[in-house]
Formats: sequence, structure tokens, C-alpha cells
Amino acid sequence: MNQTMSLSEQLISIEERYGAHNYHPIPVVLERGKGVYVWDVDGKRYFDFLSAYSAVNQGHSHPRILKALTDQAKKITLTSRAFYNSELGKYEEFVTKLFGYDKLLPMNSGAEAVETALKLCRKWAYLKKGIPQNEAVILFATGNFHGRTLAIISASTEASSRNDFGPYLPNLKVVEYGNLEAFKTEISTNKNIVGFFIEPIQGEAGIIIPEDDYLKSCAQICKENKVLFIADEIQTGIARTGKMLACDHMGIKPDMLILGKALSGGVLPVSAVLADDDIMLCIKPGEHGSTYGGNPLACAVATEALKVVIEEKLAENAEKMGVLFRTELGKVKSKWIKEIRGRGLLNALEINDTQESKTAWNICIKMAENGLLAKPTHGNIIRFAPPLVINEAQIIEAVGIIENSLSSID
Ligand code: IF1
Repeated sequence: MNQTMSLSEQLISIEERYGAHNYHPIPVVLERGKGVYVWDVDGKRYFDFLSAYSAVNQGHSHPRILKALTDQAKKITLTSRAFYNSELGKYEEFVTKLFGYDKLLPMNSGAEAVETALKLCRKWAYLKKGIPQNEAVILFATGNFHGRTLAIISASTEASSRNDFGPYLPNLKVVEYGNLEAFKTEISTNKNIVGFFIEPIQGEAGIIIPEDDYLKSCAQICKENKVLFIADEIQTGIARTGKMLACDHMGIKPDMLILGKALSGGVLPVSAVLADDDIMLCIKPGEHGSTYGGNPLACAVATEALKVVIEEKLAENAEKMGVLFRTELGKVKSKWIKEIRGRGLLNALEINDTQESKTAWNICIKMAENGLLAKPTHGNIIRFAPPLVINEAQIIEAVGIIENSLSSID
């Protein structure tokens, strides 16, 4: 490492040289985190307003979750599912009772859980709904983001997610997000549609919140037509939007619920699919699995991570702090503010410039200089998603940083 460069610059150049270039990070090198704060290698402190894309809802390095991690790690971390382990059954019982489903299928990354749900939906279609083999169709929404696997990007409408990765998985159809008439038409004209895969609030698309009755109506139509309503709450779940699930705002009980990210408080990858027996038991022993899925370490960590959310009332806090954040940011006078929207602590600031402009990026660079980390999604939208443990004083201070940063961009 050459001495003329700062430590951050040196570490960035090493990653540039030896790492794949599948991201374009904000040029900050993080070394430590605690609660709503993170520190870079030079000891500078920032508000973390991304929370690792809503995986760190409980705050960085939560002592209870870390204790669960270390206590379990000292006993055993991984057994594989070739054998039973002391933690999995307890975890499955806790989580299924918490969300109201018969069973849980444990996986690791969000994408793996999404793939699991796709396979369950197809199995159910052939075994229970009597759809002819290989003719099951699953419906997605425009602007969807459910992960990066070939199956999932086959349903994507985003060029950056899908271009040059063909050929794509067949029988994944897309309907306009928020358009109830279009949804009704799809369901009524295609009897092979067996599932509707949806983010209750679209994250990557830019925190897109549907009209109040849209999803409730979709869920009702699904019920009437024996189509599974499959909610991807990997980003919106675990108290992020001010309720335990975003579906709770809409009074919807999905047929399949997919969780990830903050399920483990950002400590290690844990995801899950929840469903009742009629769906879940369509997959028999040996038909699906994963080396790490359901490992005792993940079970111990995720159980404690959920208990922290409940006992620290993080959904209630997210609701209150979200209202405060949007109210205070709404008072800011800036030519750059086009729209402020969100639910709980999943919020977005749409910048008054084109998607192609660098304005949102430049504002994020300025906010980083001023001690707050966030990153644009889709060009001109900045997502603000701090850990749910944030308090009033910190919200006020953070809005002050955002205001100063906006006013310093010409
Ligand atoms: C990236 C954002 C993107 C997700 C929903 C499934 C997954 C995700 C609703 C897959 C993952 C992450 C992936 C990460 C950036 C981030 C993200 F929306 F959160 F900002 F990309 F859209 N369903 N979202 O949000 O879960 O396999 O990643 O555990 O890929 O760049 P995963």
C-alpha cells in the first residue's frame, strides 16, 4: 500500500484490484457499528440510514443477539439436516406461532427463500390444484425485486437486473404494479396462474406504496381463484414499516410469507418461508434443502433477533420515528425535494432531477461528508432506512444533516 493514500483509499484500491466490480459503493470504508451508528477506518462516525438494506433493524452489534451468537457458537454451529439439532424445532415453533402458520422452511439468503417459495408454489399447483405438468404460471409485478438468481431475474422488468443473463425461466408473467383491472384480467383469462408474487411495498423500485385497497383486492381475487398470494417481506418485514409485517397495514394474511434480512438482525444470513400444511407438505423429504438451512446458530440468532424486535417494541418505534422523520423532512425547503414517502422507517426522498442525473448521488456524497450514510436507488430516489432503535433526538439531528447537505448542492 502506498503511503500517500489514506487508509480508506488504500482499502478501496485493494478491493478494486482483487474484487468483482458488481457494486458501486459510496466511497466510505466501514469498520465498526453500534446501534444507529457506524464508524469508518479513520474513526469517523456516521448515522447508518441504510441498515444494510433493512437487515440491521435491531441496530448494529445488538448485545443480546451477539450473546445468542457466541453462546450457540461455543456449542455447535452446523449439523446439516442429515440429523436433527436442538435449536431448529424450537425456532420453527416460535416463528410459526408468531406469524400464524403451520410450518416454516428454513433457508439462508433472501433469494434462496424466494426460490423455495417458487418451487413450493409450482409443487402445490401440480399436486393440489391439478395444473398440467410444466404449465404453471406465476404472476409478478412490474418494478419487482426479489433477488438475483436466474429464476428471479427472469421475472424482473429492470434491464440492469436481467440483461445478458438469458435464456430466462419460462411461465413467469408480469402485471402492472398497482393496476387492479390489469390484475383481474390476468387472473380471469389465464387459468394456469397459480401464484401472485409481490412486495407489499416495493423497495428497490423506490419505496412504491400501492393504493390502500389494491393488495387487499388482489388477495381477495387470489382467494376466489385459488391463486396463492405470496408476500416477499424480506425488506418490508420484521417491523421495518411500523408493523411486524407490511401486510399487517393492509389486513392481508399471505398464503406464503417470505422473510430474510432482519430476521437475524444482520448477524448472519437467515431466511424463511412460512405456509400452512396444504402448501408446505407438497415438498417431501429429499426434494429441497440447503447445507446451512436451519443450522442451530441461525436458529439461536434469529430467535433472539425476533425477541428483541418484540420486547423493544421496534415496530411501534418505527411507526413513531417514521412519522417524525417525514414530518421534519417535510419542513425542509429545498429545490431538490420532489416527494417524501414511506411507511414506518422505510422512506424515500425523490430528488427533483432526472433519473440519469448525478444529483442524488452527489447529495449522498455530501451527506456522507456530513456524517450520514444513505444511497440512491434508481437514480433520483434516496432511500432512508435507519435501524429501528433510532430515537427522536437522532431523527432530528439526521434531518439537520440532510437539510444542510441539500442546501450545499447547487
Ligand atoms: C443487491 C434492496 C435490492 C429484497 C427483496 C429479496 C431479496 C432482496 C424485497 C433478496 C434483497 C438487497 C439485495 C442487494 C441490495 C438490496 C436491494 F432492495 F434491498 F435495496 F437489490 F433491491 N426480496 N435486496 O430487497 O435477498 O438474496 O439479497 O438476501 O442484490 O444488490 P438476498
